[in-house]
Amino acid sequence: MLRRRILFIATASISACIAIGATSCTKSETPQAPTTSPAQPAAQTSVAQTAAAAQHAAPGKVEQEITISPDGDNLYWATKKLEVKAGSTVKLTLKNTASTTAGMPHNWVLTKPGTDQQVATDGMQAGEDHNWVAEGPNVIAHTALAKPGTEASVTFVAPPAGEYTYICTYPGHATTMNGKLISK
Ligand SMILES: [Cu+2]
Repeated sequence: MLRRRILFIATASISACIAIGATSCTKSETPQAPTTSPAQPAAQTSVAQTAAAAQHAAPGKVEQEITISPDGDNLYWATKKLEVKAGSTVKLTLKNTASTTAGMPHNWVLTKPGTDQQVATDGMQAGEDHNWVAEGPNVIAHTALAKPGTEASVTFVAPPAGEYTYICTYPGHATTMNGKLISK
C-alpha cells in the first residue's frame, strides 16, 4: 500500500512538472511556488503540488550531464539526437561554439510533443528580454540565450518516456536548429 502511494506521488510529481512548465521545475536557483494547471485533474492537484514543491525545494542530484553545441556558425545542432532516462535529473549545457565574428546567439528549448512550432512562434513574441522563450506548459526546460563564445546550463527532470523535440527559439532558427530527445 505504502509503496503504491509513493509510486503515485512520483508519477504525479513528474506530471506536475510537465504541466506547470519550465520556470518552476527547471531553474533550481529561482524557485517559484507551483501554480495550479487547469489541465491537472482536481483530485490530483493537492498531491501533485505537494510533491512538486518538495521536489523543487530539494532538486535531485544530477544523474546525467549533456553538452550540446551548434554546428559551428551553421544553424544546426552538432548533436541531433539525445537520450535520457525518464524521471532522472539531467544537466544540459549549451556551449555556443559559434565564432564571435559571424556566429549567432542560441538557446536550447525542450518542447512537449507536437508543440515545437508553436513554442518557436511564442518565443519570437516573447522577445529578447525573455531569451526568446515564452514559458508555459509547452516548454519542458530551456536554457538562457548564449552568445557566441559563452555557455548556458539548465537542470531539469527528464520527461516521461517518449520522443521530444528540442529547438533554438532565436527568431528563424527553429526550422533547422532542432533535434530529438529520446526519454526512456
Ligand atoms: Cu539559434
